Parts: sequence; structure tokens; C-alpha cells
Amino acid sequence: GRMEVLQLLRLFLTTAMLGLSQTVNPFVAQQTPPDPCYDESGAPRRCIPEFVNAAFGKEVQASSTCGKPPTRHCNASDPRRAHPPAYLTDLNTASNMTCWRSETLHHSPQNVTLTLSLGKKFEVVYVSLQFCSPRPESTAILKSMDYGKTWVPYQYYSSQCRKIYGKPSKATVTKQNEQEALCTDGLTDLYPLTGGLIAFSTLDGRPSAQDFDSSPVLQDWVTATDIRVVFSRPHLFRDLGSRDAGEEEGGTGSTPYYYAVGELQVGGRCKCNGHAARCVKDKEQKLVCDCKHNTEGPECDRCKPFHYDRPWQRASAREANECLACNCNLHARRCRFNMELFKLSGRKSGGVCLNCRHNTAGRHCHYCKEGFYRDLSKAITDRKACKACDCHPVGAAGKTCNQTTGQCPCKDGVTGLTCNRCAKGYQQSRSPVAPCIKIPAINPTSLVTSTEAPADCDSYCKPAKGNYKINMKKYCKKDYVVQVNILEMETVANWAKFTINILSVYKCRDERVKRGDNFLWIHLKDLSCKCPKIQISKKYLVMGISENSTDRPGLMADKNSLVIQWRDAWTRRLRKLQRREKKGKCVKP
Ligand SMILES: [Ca+2]
Repeated sequence: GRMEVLQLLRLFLTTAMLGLSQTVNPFVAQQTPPDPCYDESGAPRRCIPEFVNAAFGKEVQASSTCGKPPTRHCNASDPRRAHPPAYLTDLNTASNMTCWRSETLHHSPQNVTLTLSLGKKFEVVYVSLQFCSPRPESTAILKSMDYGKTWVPYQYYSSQCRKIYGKPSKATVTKQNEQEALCTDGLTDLYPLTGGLIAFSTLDGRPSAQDFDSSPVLQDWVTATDIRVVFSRPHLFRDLGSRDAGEEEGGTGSTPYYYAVGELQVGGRCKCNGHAARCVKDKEQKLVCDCKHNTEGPECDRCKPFHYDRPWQRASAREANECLACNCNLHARRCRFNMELFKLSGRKSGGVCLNCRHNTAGRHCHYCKEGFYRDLSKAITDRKACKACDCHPVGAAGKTCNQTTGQCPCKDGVTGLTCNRCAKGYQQSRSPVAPCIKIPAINPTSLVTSTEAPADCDSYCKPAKGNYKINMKKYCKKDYVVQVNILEMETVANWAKFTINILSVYKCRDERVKRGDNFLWIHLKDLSCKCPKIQISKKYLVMGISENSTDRPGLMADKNSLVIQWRDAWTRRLRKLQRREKKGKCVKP
């Protein structure tokens, strides 16, 4: 019966090892060129390092090892009789079973601890021990996730769970306590006396194991940087039928005993969160993931710089969750992640470019910064996509031009893309506040004066200064009396030709004179002497003589005409004169 059990366990152990035998050395260079982290089309997909015995070849710290000083069965300085901790993780063969062995323990406590550092985070599937001695009566397996700073229990084995570890021996794991270590009274039997096995499967019996991808709790549970095994109590030799042990269980046993283990295995995968297909040694001989999908870190646990467009995520079977580069249109080298923007975008993009160069600005360096405008002949990714506004320091009202047209904001009377010249009808001044002022073309007198400069005006005519009296005599003398609005002026030969609008007709002996647009001709000589004086955009009362000229259609005024700025008070008076004229008052001498 005992032999059957032993053989069954051996078979189990062999089977468990078979899976590892081919991958015993996890760091054999892979010759297969296709990258498992990308599919045939180059799209990223989840990739995981191969399943290995992470303990293989690694150093184990044992709190007790026999042979120092040498005993009959163990001598640390004699290779043939030494049982160093290195034998826990060496290449195990059926023909050459090398065993680590503790010192012979005579007194309680009989705790012996084995500590294995994996050098980085692994996702542990199982921890197994194959004994060369009888299995301990009580054993604890612990793990650390922080390189040995803190430890959490993984599993207890004891025939007295409650007494030794304060745990029930029959317990089940629910979704609520998936990170709880259980205690079992299995695998604690004294037999087999040698070759006995303890094998702890991290996910066995844990409900979320079915959906490991979406269980951060279990992903955390299987993660370990270090594994510790504590042998707490041996089986007393009394149990073997030995008569020389009379101690009570748990007493200060004086029965000599030792623990011996042939192999410690930690089956699992280098933890890379689905972003690496293998782990490699870095320059300092530290084991690290060979990260893909724009990730970095010992476990590919963060996004590479400039790949912060969405939060880092572990890859799943369905989604590679690769880190995405920020979109900065080739104008920035750095970016940061903004959760608010990410949410606003419907969880698509949260990257914000930092230090946009080439005179660009914006979250994606997608527009031109102040003082620059978009050169639409170039792509936004072009280094010269943004051109300087170059707004004229005097002509422009600011330094910021229109982002698309490049038009600078010009001061009154200034024109041009950069506001570098005066608009039509304006001329340059010396004032930086108003660099372009209206050309006083409105004052034709000065215009004419500058060309003719008459000096004899005083003898030539008397300007109608203050002569605003309108009486019947004056009214009767004239051929027409109209109210006009002066619109614009041009010169034709020696004549000023005003475009006018006749607003009201108070007298006319000429059918050409009626309301509407018309012309008013004044000889430049008269005009330059301000007889009459006329300004554009003003209303005048014009009383003049008709003169038939085919060259100059319209009205005519000269130094003898009455051209005076309009006053509303005149309307009544003129209507009165008009009525009297119709009654024939003008005909009388
Ligand atoms: Ca061995």
C-alpha cells in the first residue's frame, strides 16, 4: 500500500515535471523570427513568456543546512556527502537525486526556512517540494510581492491546522476571500518516508480562476517575487514506531530529526502583463520583461514616454491594450495623460502634448501659436506649417493675426496683410497712434490751392462769409434755388465737378433741375478763392444762374452764386418766397 502511494506521487511529480523539462532553462534565445506580440498583419496581440520552473538554478537561502560541523552522514566540505541548498534547484534526474538536508534538530522549535528569490515578479501557478526525508507534519508556504519585505501566507499543510496555524482544515474559498491561505491536512502523511510530495496550486479551487483575465484579485494572488517554505514541525519518530521517543506532541522533543528536500519547484511565468513574450537579463544581470506594445518597466507595467494617450492596461486575450502614442503632429516629444479629456473623448484619447515646437500650440500641437498663422500650403506636421504674422509694429493694432488668413489687425486707415500701408483715401502721418489719416480731399480748396495758389483772391471775389440773408430780391435774380447734398468731387480740366443730390427744389427756370442726382460745376479759380466754399458730405443751399453747356451737364455755380451751408430754418422762408414768386411778385421790377 505504501509503495503504491509512493509510486503514484512519483508519477504525479514526474508528470508535473514533464511539462517543465523542455523549458527548464527559460532564457534560451528564441530563434523564431515572428514576434508573438504581433499578429501577421502587425497588429498587437497579447503575448506571454513561456511556462517555466522559475526556481531552477536559483539560489535558495536555508536557515539550516547540515555538514557544519561534519557529522557521520553529512559533511559540507566533502562533495560526496554534502547537502547544500543548491541541490534544491539543480537539475533533477531520477538516477541522481540530489538532496538538501537540514541540520539534525534536537529541540523545539524545529522551524527550518527555505527562501527563494525569483529576482522579479512571476505569476506562480504552483509550488512543489519533493522530499528526501518524510514530509513534515506542518508546513507553510508564503510569498512576497515586494522582494522579501513583507510576506503573505499561500498555503498551510498540517495534521493539526487549527492548533498549529489557527485555521480550519476544511475550508472553501469564495469570491469574497480569494486571497486567503487555506490549511489542509492532506499531503502531511508520514508516508512515503522518502520521495513524498507537497504541491500547491495557486489557482486551484478559487472561483475567479475561470475568468483570470478579468480578476485583478487573482492576478495579484499569483504574483510573487519570492517564495518561502517554513517547515514547522517534523513527524516524531515515535510515529514511526520508534520506542526511544517518549515526548508529547509539540513538546520539547529530544528526538533527533532533519528535513531533506530533493527539489523545490516554482512553476509559473515571468510576469509581463501580456506585453512581452519573454524575459531577458538586463545590463545588471537583472531579469526583466522584453516589453512590447509601447510599454516599459520590469513587468511592462507602464507606458513608454510619449505613449500616454490612454491609461496603461494589462493585455487580455481579446484586447492587447497597447499603449498609444500621443498625437502631437511631430511638434512635441513629450506629453501627459489627462483623465478629464480622456473621459470627454469617450475614453479614446487623453494625451496632452507638452512644449509644442515649431510655433505650434494646442493639445495636439494642431494649430499655430499666437503671433503665427497656418500656412495652408504645408501639412500641419510640417516644421514650417506656421508662419510668423510679422504684424507691422506701427500699422497693426496687435501682434496676433488671423490664424487662417494671416491678416493682422490694422489700425484705422491702414491696410495690407501685415498692416504695412495706408488704405485708399488715406495718407501716412507721423503719428504712431494714427499712422494713416484721411486725405483731406474733402477740402477741394486746399487741393486746388496747392496747384494754383492764387494770390489775387481778395480782388477777385468776396467769399459769401456771413451773408446768409435770403430776401425776395436775391431769390428773384436767380434761375434756380435748390437744396443739395455734396457727394464727391473730381476735376475736369479747369473745372471742379461735384456729384450732388438735389434734395429740394425751391425755384427753377430750367427743366434740368429736379430732385435726384445731378452735377454741380464750379470753376477751379472760383473754388480756390473759396467763392464758393464747398465741403463733401455737407448740405448747401445753392442759388445760381443757368448756363447752357453741353460739355458740363448739370448746374453751375460761380463767384456770383450763393452757395451757403444749409439751415433747416430756411425751409419755411423759401416756401414763402416760392409762393410769392408764383403770384408774380418777381416779374415786377
Ligand atoms: Ca536536487
